[in-house]
Amino acid sequence: MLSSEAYPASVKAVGCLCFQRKNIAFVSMKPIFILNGPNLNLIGEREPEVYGAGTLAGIEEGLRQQAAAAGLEIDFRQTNHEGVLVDWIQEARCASSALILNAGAYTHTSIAVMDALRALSIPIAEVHLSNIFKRESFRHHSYVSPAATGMICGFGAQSYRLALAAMIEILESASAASNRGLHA
Ligand code: CA2
Repeated sequence: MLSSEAYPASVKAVGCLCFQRKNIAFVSMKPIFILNGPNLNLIGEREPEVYGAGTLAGIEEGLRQQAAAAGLEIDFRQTNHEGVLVDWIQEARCASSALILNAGAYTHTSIAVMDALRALSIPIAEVHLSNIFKRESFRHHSYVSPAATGMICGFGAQSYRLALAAMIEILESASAASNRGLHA
């Protein structure tokens, strides 16, 4: 195993270089974290007219298959607790290659979530099932958006799939650029 100083900085940014033999490098990508905030465990049971009929477990399964088709793993979690969400966002700094976040109502209230996000240097996708701009005015402001790479809302479960597609594309481009650097 070579010392990490031997690799371009871009490689360290997208994954960890585990193995290098001659000119062939194997880069193992960290999982994409998909974090969900309060009450998202209730979708599918209540308010289907707002959030759709699908469950969070169903969304997770679809995303796991979508990621696997691209050779990637997801780490999918839900919490009703702000501090836990902050801990997981901090964990994402070292343990993930990208973050997809539906912070639920903390989107509109949590400076702690925003501060945690600002410490990340990985791509961040903010997602919402509903179109928050078509709803009550208190949902129009997001503390997540200023720290996010981009935001997708209003497409129901498809919001997550679109966000994952974007993250996969970003990671594949970064990985291809790193490999070009290694082989140059
Ligand atoms: O549209 C989204 O994805 C939201 O992040 C969902 C949050 C809401 O507070 C945000 O403004 C937009 C709510 C999560 C689900 O809450 C439920 C409450 C009752 C019944 C079912 C779900």
